[in-house]
Amino acid sequence: MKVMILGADGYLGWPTSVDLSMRNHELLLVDNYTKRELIKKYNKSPLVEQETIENKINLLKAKNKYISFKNIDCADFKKFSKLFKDFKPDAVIHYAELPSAPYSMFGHQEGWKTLQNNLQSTFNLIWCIKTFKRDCHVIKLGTMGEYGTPNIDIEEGWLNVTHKSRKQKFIYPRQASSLYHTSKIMDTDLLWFYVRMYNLRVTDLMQGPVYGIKHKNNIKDEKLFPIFTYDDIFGTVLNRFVVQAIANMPLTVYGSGNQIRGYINLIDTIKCINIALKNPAKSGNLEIYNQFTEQFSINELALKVKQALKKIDINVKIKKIKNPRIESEKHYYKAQNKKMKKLGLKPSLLTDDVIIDIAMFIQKHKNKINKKIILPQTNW
Ligand code: USQ
Repeated sequence: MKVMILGADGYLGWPTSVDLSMRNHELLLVDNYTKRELIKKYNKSPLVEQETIENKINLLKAKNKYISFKNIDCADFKKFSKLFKDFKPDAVIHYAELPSAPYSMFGHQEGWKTLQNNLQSTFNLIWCIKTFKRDCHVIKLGTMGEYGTPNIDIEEGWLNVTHKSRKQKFIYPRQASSLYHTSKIMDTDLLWFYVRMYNLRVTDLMQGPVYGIKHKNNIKDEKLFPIFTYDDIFGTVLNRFVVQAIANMPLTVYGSGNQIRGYINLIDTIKCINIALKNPAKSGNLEIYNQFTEQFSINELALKVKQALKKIDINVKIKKIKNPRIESEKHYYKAQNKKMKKLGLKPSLLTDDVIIDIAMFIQKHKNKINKKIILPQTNW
């Protein structure tokens, strides 16, 4: 297939590029390094400095010569539309969004940049498909955070409502608790509108927080690993916890720690992308999957890290700190996640070995951990 990967430099974009290049797809990777620039601008840094895609791409080209990279901004319609029109993809995997809740809540500029970048890149993509290649399948990264924490079960994307004895299927209600997550709700609405109006084919992957560094167990070359952040803005909770443990800092449980989320191993994210590619949404359909494999509270997650690392003689401390976010800390949470499994996903669960494996990678780069960028600094 001819596949465009938007946001190919990111935590998910790079492993997706590596994996799909091994499967002999013809790939066009796109990124303008915005996230790297923001990481620098806000005085953060990834655990290991990354080479540019221009430098890493030869590794992939050695096995698959049909792969190229373009450094352009997907929010720039003129440049993006030319690229799309020339390449004519069968599928586009859309990761080209600013992915951070704390960044989006930092201030006016950051909030607007999140809205503007995320909506504009999505809108440009939709417009290109509508204009140049209607049968192109969009795989869009949504987030479980779009649903929030409602007091009823979270279904997979849709809800059947009976009202005054009449029935209608609606998009499941969404109520996020950050502007970033809200920008993803707006994306979904845009996509659903164009699917209804113009019979586009869209798969929306509602993903929970991802953890891990490898997209396959047997990958050893660190150039094939993605950017790994652990700071308060760009790091996600489990990766942060393991870095904190290795740095001999207490794990930062926000508030009561009873917040429950659905988590997924990076290995499974990549499996899900392949499943979505092989099972494209039909024309006029918005196919929605809840992409997580296990639910945990933050307290359970912290305890799992503590118990796993005890096996390699690391004594982990856990500390509850004031929650910098406005989010429900005690809530019902039961989310459905059957669709991916039905299509063949065999989950790689969060075992002690998985946590130890992440810890070993971090341990190797322990001297690069910057303890000053770990504690939360954005409050809302
Ligand atoms: N949390 C802590 N301690 C920390 C960091 C986070 O207790 O040191 C808590 C947060 O309060 C929150 C939960 O862990 O309740 C998850 O936070 P997170 O920073 O790992 O994830 P979040 O901000 O929700 O966003 C991340 C990704 C985002 C993705 C989302 C999936 O950055 O791109 O969309 O996970 S989900 O959370 O399901 O919406």
